[in-house]
Amino acid sequence: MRSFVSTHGPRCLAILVVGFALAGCGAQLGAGGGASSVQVTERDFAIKTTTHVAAGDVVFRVHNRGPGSHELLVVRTSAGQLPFRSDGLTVDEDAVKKAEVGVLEPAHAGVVRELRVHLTPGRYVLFCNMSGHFLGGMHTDLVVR
Ligand SMILES: [Cu+2]
Repeated sequence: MRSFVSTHGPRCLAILVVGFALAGCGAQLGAGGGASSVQVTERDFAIKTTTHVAAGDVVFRVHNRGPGSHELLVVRTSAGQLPFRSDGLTVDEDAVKKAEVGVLEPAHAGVVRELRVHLTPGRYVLFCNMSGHFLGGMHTDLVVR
């Protein structure tokens, strides 16, 4: 028995440590493929999510709590402000096309969807661009670092 402990003890301990490390990763990530999972809640008229996330693959899990339909755009912004169309009610998506990293088209209340993106460090805005929704409050800043 004494000989078993001295020969196999350290190896068993190492396996235990690896097991704990993997369990820790699973709790933090959970989205699979090494991506960070970020909860986003949309409602009339607000978007709630985290303020900071680590650079890399990110899966936004987007829940529309309604009562209306909502979409979600993720745009990288250096200026901190997005240009509006001449209607004054919506962001000019053509003007921000190059900075757009992901889009979910409008979905009904109650729908939960995932949007997988790759984010490099910088500032981003998550917003809904249905008429008047941005101005109504459906935008939020996200810092990636
Ligand atoms: Cu909306």
